[in-house]
Amino acid sequence: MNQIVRHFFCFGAPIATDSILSERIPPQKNAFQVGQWSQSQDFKVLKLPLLESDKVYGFGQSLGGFNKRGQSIVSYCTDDPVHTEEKKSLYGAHNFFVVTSTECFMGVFVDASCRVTYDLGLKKRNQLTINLADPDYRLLILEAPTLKTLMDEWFEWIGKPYLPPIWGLGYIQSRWGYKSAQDIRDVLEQFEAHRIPLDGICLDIDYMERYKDFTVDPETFPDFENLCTETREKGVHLLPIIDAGVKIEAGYEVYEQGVEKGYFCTNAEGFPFVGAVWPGLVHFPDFLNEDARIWFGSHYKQLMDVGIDGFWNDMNEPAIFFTPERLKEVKELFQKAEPDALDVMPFFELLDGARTLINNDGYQRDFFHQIGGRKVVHERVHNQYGYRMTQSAHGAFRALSSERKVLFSRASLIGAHRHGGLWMGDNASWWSHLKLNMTMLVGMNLCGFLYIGADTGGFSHDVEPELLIRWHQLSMFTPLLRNHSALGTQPQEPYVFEKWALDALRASIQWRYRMIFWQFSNLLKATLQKDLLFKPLEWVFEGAEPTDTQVIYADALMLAPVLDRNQSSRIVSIPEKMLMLKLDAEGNFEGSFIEAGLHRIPVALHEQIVYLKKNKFLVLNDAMKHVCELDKTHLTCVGFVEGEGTLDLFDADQTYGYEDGDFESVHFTIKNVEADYHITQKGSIEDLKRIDWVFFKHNEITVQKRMEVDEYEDA
Ligand code: MIG
Repeated sequence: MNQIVRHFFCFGAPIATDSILSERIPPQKNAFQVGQWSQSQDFKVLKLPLLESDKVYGFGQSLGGFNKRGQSIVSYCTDDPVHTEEKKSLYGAHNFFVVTSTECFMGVFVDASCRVTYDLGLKKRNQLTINLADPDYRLLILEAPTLKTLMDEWFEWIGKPYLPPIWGLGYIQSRWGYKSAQDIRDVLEQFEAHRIPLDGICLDIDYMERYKDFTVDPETFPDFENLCTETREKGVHLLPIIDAGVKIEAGYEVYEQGVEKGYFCTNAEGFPFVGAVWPGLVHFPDFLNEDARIWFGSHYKQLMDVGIDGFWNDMNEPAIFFTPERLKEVKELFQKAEPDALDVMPFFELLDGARTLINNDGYQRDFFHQIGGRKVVHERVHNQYGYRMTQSAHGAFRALSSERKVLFSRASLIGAHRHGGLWMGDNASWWSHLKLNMTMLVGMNLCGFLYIGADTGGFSHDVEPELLIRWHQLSMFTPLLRNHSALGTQPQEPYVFEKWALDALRASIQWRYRMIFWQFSNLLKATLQKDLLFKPLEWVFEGAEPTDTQVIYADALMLAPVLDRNQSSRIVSIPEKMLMLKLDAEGNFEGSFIEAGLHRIPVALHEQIVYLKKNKFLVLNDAMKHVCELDKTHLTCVGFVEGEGTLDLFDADQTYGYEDGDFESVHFTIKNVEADYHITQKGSIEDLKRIDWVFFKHNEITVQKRMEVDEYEDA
């Protein structure tokens, strides 16, 4: 097979998701026939026999390793903060997966926003089953000879991922519990005092006046505009949170407008639906209604007007703590209970009643959307809600400003990848969640999400410094690098720890900043060239043994951080000869060659160890404290060349111009000719004037070559 084969189907009358941006072929209506696939008569169940050797990747934000075979996954945006192994749904609904077999790569996209259940060989080892709650949906099946051709085709359908401005790759400090402007100033001061690079501070729900979206508490944040200016002058951006629910309160503009214009979701009787979240009783903006979406988005302007250029959107599954109706039912249950003679079963009913107040599945049938003049029950389109909120914000950003904003969200569906990034939700300060962070990267990339990262250090529970340090050693490569923790947990900012830990954390963060030009370049390149940033080993090194504890970044670096407590070394599987780079706390690096095989590698807490692929480069810029100080005039490129190496660098400003080709790129070809290197260049980046090449050769001898960029021969 050496060509793309496309199959596109439409069953029933689906409600548009806009997940697919361009239909490359028209869908076949109410018919389905592809290879070994079979289906139930109503198309709600699809089956694919798996070969023993097939692997199944994808499903975005989901549990498990890279290969999901053997698992069951339920695609249904869920606010469940306890990500234990048995869970089937997290915040995102990412219905794309890739089956790799010996013959081809098969990409499958279930274009639906209802609940979809996947059995990936759990019940029967060699059978994949898809089960949809709603028979109206579309289905795309792509077959391709290579992963790259599959990605090329897949991204043509769904469109390019969102790209943040480069400062979005800087370090972002966050915590649920910063209660006042003074708290924010303290964080700023501490970062300065401890010389830790910083680009953003998140404002969690406490900055709002009683949790009302687009308000700022006048008592705790009295001089908000000054705070923003002051922070920005120091090179740091504030990122306020915006929640989905809008507080019901007379006189509150957003609430009053929403009611007046009919922009909230309604109940069966046609009145605005009422649920409770942080603000107390709220209405939910009908993000599926385009007018409502634009209206809600326009409110971001209030914060943008005082200089805010980054946001995070939360609670948009949507999370619902309770509804007054359900609370009434549960209250009656309790009232009826006889404390002196309560039987066991009624007791458990009570318990379940209370437990199922929060995020009760039944709520999804209690409210409705207006979609193109049609009333649609939420359950059918549940997975679109968070995505459409992200779209609402992004739409406003584009309408209001020519510069890109930082945006990351919690709930999502494929399609949201064009509008914002994602964080991985409420993880815990567990070693298992550091591992999960690594494996989720690939699945999420496959589903289009590139600007992603977990709550580094873990959200719930107290973090141990060692876990936080090891976590940074992974997160220093994720485009979104945010340290976030929950109210009530031990503080988790780098500076609260003892010196040994602080030094190690600072070292990781500084290395991130030394790589920031390259990391942004890699992100931009992946966006433009329809590629993933993170891949499992076996996709980059043919024949490599799969492992869930190592991952490839940008086709160049293998990341293998320590993932367990009390370890000063770890086993690393080296797929072919690589250059092991040791990045120390002083900013120096050392390299040594390492041959294919299993190796036990010492990894001290304060060192970053990464493994570079042959003929690829790690690119460094000078250290700095904030991305705005980035000096692009000279870079250091580190690598080893046997035969011919290549390096692509990309750059773009903060505008949306890159979408129309307004970006710069340079492609270097590096040939090793005897003791020397012959470098040619195609294209250029205006700011980039000089490159120091550091080539490692056998016996660890390095060859240094300093070149003004205009000395290169044109390729
Ligand atoms: O119900 O705003 O995932 O990052 O700190 C919890 C408070 C609400 C959940 C988010 C988390 C955030 C928290 N939010």
